Amino acid sequence: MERTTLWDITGVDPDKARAVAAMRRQVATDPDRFWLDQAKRIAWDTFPTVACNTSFDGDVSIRWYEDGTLNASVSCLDRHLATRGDQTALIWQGDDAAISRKLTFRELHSEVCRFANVLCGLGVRRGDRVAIHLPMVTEGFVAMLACARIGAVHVVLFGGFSPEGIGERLIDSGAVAVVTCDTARRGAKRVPHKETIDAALSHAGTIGAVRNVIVVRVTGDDVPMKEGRDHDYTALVAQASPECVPEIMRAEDPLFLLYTSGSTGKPKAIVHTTGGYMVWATYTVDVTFPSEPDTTHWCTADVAWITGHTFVVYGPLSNGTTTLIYEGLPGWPQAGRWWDIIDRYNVSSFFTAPTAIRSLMRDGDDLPRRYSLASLRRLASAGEPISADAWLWFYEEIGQKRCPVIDMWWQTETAGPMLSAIAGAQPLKPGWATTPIPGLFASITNEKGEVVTPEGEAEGCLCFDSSWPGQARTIWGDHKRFRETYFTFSPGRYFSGDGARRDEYGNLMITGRMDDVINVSGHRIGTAEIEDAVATDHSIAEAAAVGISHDLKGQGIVVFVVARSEKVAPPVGDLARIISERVGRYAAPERVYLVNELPKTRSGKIVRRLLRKIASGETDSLGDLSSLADSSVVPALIAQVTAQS
Ligand code: 6R9
Repeated sequence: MERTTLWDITGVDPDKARAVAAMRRQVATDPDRFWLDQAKRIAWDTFPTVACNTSFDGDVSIRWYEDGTLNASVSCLDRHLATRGDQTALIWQGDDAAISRKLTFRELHSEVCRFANVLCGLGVRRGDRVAIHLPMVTEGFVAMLACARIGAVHVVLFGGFSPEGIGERLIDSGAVAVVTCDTARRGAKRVPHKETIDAALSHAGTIGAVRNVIVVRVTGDDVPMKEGRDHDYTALVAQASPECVPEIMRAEDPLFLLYTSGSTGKPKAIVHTTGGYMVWATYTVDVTFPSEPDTTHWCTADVAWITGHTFVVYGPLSNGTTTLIYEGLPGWPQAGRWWDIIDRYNVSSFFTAPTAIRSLMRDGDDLPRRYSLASLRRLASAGEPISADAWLWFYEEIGQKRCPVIDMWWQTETAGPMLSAIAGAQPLKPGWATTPIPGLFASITNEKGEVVTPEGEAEGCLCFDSSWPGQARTIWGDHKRFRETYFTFSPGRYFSGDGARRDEYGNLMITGRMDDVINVSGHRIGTAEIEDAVATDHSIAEAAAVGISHDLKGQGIVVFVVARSEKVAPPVGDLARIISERVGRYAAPERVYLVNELPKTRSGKIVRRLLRKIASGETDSLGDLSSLADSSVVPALIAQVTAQS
């Protein structure tokens, strides 16, 4: 407790506090005016006359700026050419410290136009989906903006997905083209991107709608190219014109789909649209993580996550800020690599995830002390709860007690930070995501979705009372699931799926997911995705996956499986492999336990709470077992787990 009383260390500037209070008052009294003012932050072809037209009731319909027209790439590129065309837009640091690349806004504009023309030449049209499956290289960045330029909808796929996972997403999204690479570097290893795409396309039987695969040469490794389908990125781009007239889109035309995990096995593609998303990305980056003209902004998130979309690509570029991407791992080839990059490029805004902070803390305090880190001015963290200890380490050792640490809470569905302190306008509180940003109104409800305590201390489920421009519009092809997942729990509100606590001042702390989603190193994984993967082994009768606390990853996965017959039970190592193969290596479980039976309620529901306790070794606090159909299952389970640990 002693240490957390340091929470107002970074000071509050009364002028800034007053300005933020005025913003909050304006949203409360005239939300349309407030959000139309925010819309002025981006470039429009036709400026909208209406802000929000949304209903969380009935079928749920979310529309923002609907009579506006624009092209997202114009806000990120064209409008900066006159004022900062020669300023660096993108810094790329290769895995090899000696290799890096800088692109000015003008150069990035040309590259984007060239690739946009390539896509057009391959027959990609407005509204078509294009999958992007690349490591952190400039071409991924270019491909996203090139899609936006021609009105195609990008679907960035994480490099760690398995061929099955990719195949499923290619079919679900109906992607017509894939942009991938030969292989990617990951420390001493190579990740076989092209091979994964080939396997995904053959796994899908027919290749769905995919007609073209564009291959970026990242490592130069030899990979098979299929005549007529596969193309070399460099060869195509070399012949393309550096001018491309942007396609003018309606505000509500989709800009991108991004897959995330929910409580059922089927991954869901969250749909974000053009106008609202662009306003939101530009506004949230500026209000939470503002930049001065010389700011170099580095958010370490992979572009395959929402944080990468908003805080690496669209938000910084739209604000005219230099953004940095790094191809490699934080500790490769030696620890301290990140600190070296901060010094080398004078990074001023640095944003990362708690899982990275925890692992960097393990390297010891001496390591960052060998670097200057004097360029840093602000720090941020998102993706998982950050403990007060990790927050303080980040503040003291990296920010050298000079930079505020902003803990931002957000989701793929929210597209940008929803809870975040505004540094300088309010005190920071280690371990707390603090308050909704100006424009938003949060509620804590009970388990039935009712607001019992509108103000003051409370604990329960985190909901939002009104819409925001960057709110997800639907789940691709499944609006019913969208409505049921987010809008039925507390009618008239958006339900986040997270639990939260509120203190007497209105600060919020996230207590974790309330649904069957596990957060491993900031990656959302549905328990059902893991269970479905295990179920493909026919010797398995049933499986239950749970998340347990893990020092480095935040949460780790433990799977309990019941074999159809003892005689044909597969070795547990095989099951771990199946999960890695079918879901992705990031979902590899910590442990797999083969047990005779799972604890169930009388209505047949698996009681995960008990499995979590047993997997964590907390067997002396199992709580009430009276809801179980057969409580004798529990001692048998404990004995089997102990024997296999
Ligand atoms: C941005 C991102 C969303 C889930 C979310 C919550 C967890 C994110 C957090 C946090 C505590 C924070 N989460 N930020 N928990 N404090 N600052 O991570 O999006 O991949 O969709 O995950 O991550 O549980 O519901 P996404």
